[in-house]
Amino acid sequence: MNSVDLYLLGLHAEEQKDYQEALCLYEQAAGQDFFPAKEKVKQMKDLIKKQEDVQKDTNLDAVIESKDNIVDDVLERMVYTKRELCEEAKEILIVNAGRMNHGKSSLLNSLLGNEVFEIADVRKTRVRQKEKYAEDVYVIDTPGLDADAEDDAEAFEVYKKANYILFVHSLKIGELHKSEIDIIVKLEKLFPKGYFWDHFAMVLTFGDAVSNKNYELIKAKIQSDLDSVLPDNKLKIFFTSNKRFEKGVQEESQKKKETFIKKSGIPILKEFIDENLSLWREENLALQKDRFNEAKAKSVDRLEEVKNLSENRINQEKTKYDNLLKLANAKFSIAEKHLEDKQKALHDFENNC
Ligand SMILES: Nc1nc2c(ncn2[C@@H]2O[C@H](COP(=O)(O)OP(=O)(O)OP(=O)(O)O)[C@@H](O)[C@H]2O)c(=O)[nH]1
Ligand SMILES: [Mg+2]
Repeated sequence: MNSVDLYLLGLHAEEQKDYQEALCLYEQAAGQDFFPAKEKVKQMKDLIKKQEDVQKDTNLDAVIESKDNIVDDVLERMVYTKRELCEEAKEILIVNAGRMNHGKSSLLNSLLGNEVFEIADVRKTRVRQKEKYAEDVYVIDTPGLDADAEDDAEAFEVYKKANYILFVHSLKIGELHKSEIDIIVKLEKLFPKGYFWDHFAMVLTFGDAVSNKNYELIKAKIQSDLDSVLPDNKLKIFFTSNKRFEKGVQEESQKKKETFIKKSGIPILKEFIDENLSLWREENLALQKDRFNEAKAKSVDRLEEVKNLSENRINQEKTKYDNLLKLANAKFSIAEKHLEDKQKALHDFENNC
């Protein structure tokens, strides 16, 4: 094939926007010393390089890849949540909550009738601990709130999974601290609607440290403080004394033992828990389903958000790409016009000679 034919084929390939093919044909024509083809080779190389730059710049692959990663991540988390909730549906979790040193660990020990959890006058419980209460029922001891943000976050993760929360407050302190009210407001929001008040009780410890009269006053104040922020609450309040319970356990005289234990308030709380266990078991599967649906709704929102974000990003990239391509085409047209003028000049020169 002669150089002119190759050149013409190159022009055709270029018209079809097959720039690689055009370059190849122009190179062959230029190899036969056909002058216009040499210029075309240069143009094609520039154009191909520009296209590659455009491709690099638009970075669409990265946008798509990051979207894929987020989607995979959200889906993976959903599978994990489902597995976790299925496991939790098999167990009843009773969790204590409250500020430090209010007798949270002591209360669980009293309920278990055994000193399982460590107690002390200084901040003691730092990580949550789980202990068996009955066949499929566990009590979980959590660190005191308000001392360490990390501990608080961990405690809240446990509350989210609880079937029942025992909010422990010491009568020795008197009325509720502002932060305790804030915590209860936060807790109420943590649970599916209509669930919270049947699964939350306030347990007042240090019953041995106050008179009956003061107990009644503190109890009324707690109720009214809570009514002012959560008017529709159905707060249950239990009176306890871990000290009396402990004394009762250690007491040798059967009569005194019974009196101390009865006056500790622990049997009433224990009776309440035991009576409700079958109900909590029954509703547990439905509760975990509710929790899963809530998690699912959040994931769907997240996926929608990711979809919108990446669509915007892709549109932005597309506009950028279109503009660059327009620019490259415009430059190329100018170069082509320039070449045509040169070809015409060459033709005129040959004809005039
Ligand atoms: N007099 C009296 N003392 C109690 C009672 N309950 C707990 N205590 C004492 O209060 C102190 C703190 O008790 P813990 O059970 O460790 O309190 P906690 O809330 O678990 O503390 P942290 O885990 O550090 O947040 C200990 O010295 C207990 O013996 C009670 O009902 N009456
Ligand atoms: Mg403790």
